[in-house]
Amino acid sequence: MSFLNRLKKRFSSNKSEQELEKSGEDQQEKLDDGLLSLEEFEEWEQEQIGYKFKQGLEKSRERFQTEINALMAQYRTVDEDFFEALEEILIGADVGFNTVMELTDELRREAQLKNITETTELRETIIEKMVEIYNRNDALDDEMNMQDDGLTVILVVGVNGVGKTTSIGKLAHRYVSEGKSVMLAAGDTFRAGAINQLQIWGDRVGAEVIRQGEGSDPAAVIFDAVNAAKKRGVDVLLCDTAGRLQNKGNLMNELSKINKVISRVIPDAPHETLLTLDATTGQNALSQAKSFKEVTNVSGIILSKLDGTAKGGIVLAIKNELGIPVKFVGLGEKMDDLQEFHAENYVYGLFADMVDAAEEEAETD
Ligand SMILES: Nc1nc2c(ncn2[C@@H]2O[C@H](COP(=O)(O)OP(=O)(O)O)[C@@H](O)[C@H]2O)c(=O)[nH]1
Ligand SMILES: [Mg+2]
Repeated sequence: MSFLNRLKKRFSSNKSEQELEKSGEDQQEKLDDGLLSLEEFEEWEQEQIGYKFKQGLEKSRERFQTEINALMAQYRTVDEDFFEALEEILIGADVGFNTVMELTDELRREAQLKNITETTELRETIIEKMVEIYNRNDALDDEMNMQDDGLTVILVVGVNGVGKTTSIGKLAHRYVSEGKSVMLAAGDTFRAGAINQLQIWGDRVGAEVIRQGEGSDPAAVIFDAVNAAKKRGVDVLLCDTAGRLQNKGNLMNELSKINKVISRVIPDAPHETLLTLDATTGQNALSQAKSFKEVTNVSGIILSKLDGTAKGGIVLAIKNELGIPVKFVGLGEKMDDLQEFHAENYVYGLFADMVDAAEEEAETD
């Protein structure tokens, strides 16, 4: 089966939007009531994920497809001009210089090896290579390090406005839906608004919020929270922070103090330190990541607001140029718009129209 057909089989759907917009809990209930078989439930789940990525990446997909179509129309035969124009498109989509070079070098080789002369024949290979490059050097730590037994502490860092608090709310919702007990720590004590915002999320998803007043010591709040979570047998503690990058020395001290107090209660915690980056800020997000890497251990990225950019290629740049896996992507403002990141879901979202059309071709011939 071709690569596109495999994606199609997994993610494309004949279900209505209404059906795919149903919440996981509704479907879970149907499953529990025997109105849905496990197979049907899993199929719905996969297709819903595809739908979410398709919706979330609409802007990027439109831009990318328009440009790739124009490219193929302009350059019909595979030559150096074609590759250079392709490189320009990819760089324009924030894929990142080194990643683009790696990608196009491999395409050049592939074209030579397989004697591909028509540019349209390379279309599918471009997509396939994107997945391949993303998944290369894939360490096991793409998965969240969740403890099966006992408390998992997740620290969320990043500069102001990138989407930390919102992502924490969405993550809390995800874990609560999985049947876990969740607690939130209001470690962004810089502004009163930040504490209240987290409280609103806590109330919405049914998670207790450990908080102190504005201006209190974030490490003290988080220390209280880890103790409370441990005492109450909570499964997941999500810690909000204020990531003021203006003064790297201060930030480093603040984060190392937070790490210290957490590990005083649970020696191998935090189990995850997730850096939140705003996809709409492009190369700026990359430089933030570099700065944070210098001040603390980052185990994964939450890439928020992917729905707000037409330059969705930033995902590839982050993984390839920083060597940090993207663990979640924000695809919208709704509670279940934070999705686990996998390269296949992503390229489906980026090329959904092409993928959806692929099987039709296969069926008709
Ligand atoms: N469209 C969209 N907006 C988002 C996403 N994540 C966060 N936001 C918005 O970004 C803004 C800042 O988010 P917030 O969580 O307060 O950022 P923080 O300062 O890092 O805690 C809010 O208006 C959020 O609704 C996302 O994935 N998609
Ligand atoms: Mg916040």
